Amino acid sequence: MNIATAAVIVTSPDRNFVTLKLTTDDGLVGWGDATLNGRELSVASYLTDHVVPLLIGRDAHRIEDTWQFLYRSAYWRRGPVTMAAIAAVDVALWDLKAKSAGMPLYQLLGGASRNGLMAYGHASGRDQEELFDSIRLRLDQGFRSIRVQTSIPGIDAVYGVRAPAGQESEQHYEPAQRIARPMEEDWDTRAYLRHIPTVFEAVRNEFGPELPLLHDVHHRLTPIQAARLGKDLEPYDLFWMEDCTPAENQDALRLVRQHTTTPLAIGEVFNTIWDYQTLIKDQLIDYVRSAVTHTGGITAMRKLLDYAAQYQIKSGIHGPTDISPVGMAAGLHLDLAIHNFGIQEYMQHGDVTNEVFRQSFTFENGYLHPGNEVGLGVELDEEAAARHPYQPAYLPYNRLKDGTVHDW
Ligand code: GCO
Ligand code: MG
Repeated sequence: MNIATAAVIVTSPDRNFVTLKLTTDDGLVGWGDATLNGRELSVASYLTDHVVPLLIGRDAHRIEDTWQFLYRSAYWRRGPVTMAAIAAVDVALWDLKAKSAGMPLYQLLGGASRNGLMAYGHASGRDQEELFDSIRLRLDQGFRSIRVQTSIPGIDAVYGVRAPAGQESEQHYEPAQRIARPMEEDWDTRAYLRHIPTVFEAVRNEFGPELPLLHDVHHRLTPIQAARLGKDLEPYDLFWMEDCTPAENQDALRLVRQHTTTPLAIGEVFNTIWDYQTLIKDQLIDYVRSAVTHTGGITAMRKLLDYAAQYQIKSGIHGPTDISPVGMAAGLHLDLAIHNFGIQEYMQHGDVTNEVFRQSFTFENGYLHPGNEVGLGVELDEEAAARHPYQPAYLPYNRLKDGTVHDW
């Protein structure tokens, strides 16, 4: 089973996606996701210009060897562009191996460790009424765990809050905008720290103690501010507090940890096991937030999650709409197979994306399942993809009141 052709497909149904298509000399097709939100074309170029020529003629069964070859032969290590490109190749090779074995991918990873994958949905609102409606909508859709984000009095635009009715294509929030420059948003840490505990108090009073609630701080706090928020949220029993600091400084989490028992989830912007070395070894987090797409594929994520398992740290694989259905399916197969599954984010793609990517994963009664088709169970419709050419898009960024750029 040698690789005969490799092609990169960039398409923008509801948003931009970068997909790698590998075909083998015996006629199988494997898919990999290489989408890096707001920097899509850099990964497309990395693949087309530097990786595709190296793949032709390689034995598609040699997944570990191909991973090591791409990682080490580049000389320049890690980084989101490199690791997304390697992930796309890795996932496409796993798709091919599973197809050649005639099995769904999770069977090759050891088989199912559970019947379904608890998923959390996104709820948000500009005020309490809108937030409660949004939570009720997710509950009606079957979600049994909910991420809660709200507007903050005194801040104009806040991460994770969907656009006003009429300005949105979905019922959910999509952070990247199809514009030529990043949109500027504002931020005020003191206003945020005052407001968020009152929101969780109101949500607990309305929806009771059982419902697992999550919150994404989106990298905005210093360690001592994060420690305070974790402490203030303890009465509301969060499932996790996510990305409370920009965790490049892994040691910063020690301070947060000393002060709060609110569980911590980190890592959607990380791309290798080394980014987690201190966080995991010193047990500074509870959930690993990496995406298969951004962390070197199934091969690397499996090692990362096995390492985390030694410390009772669980998975919380990143599942926003900027992971394509191919990347989403890869995460679901891994989730089903590993022992230390925690929860899976499920932001739900729009109808146009679902026309381009034919999928077999299911969502029922709050649980996702990757399905039982051979391989990943996702096929890209190239004709449909061609109807949606790339459109430049950027994530927003933040400034404080005095004009200083802040983490977004
Ligand atoms: C999440 C994330 C996303 C990111 C997005 C950036 O928890 O789902 O924070 O919403 O902002 O993936 O590309
Ligand atoms: Mg996040």
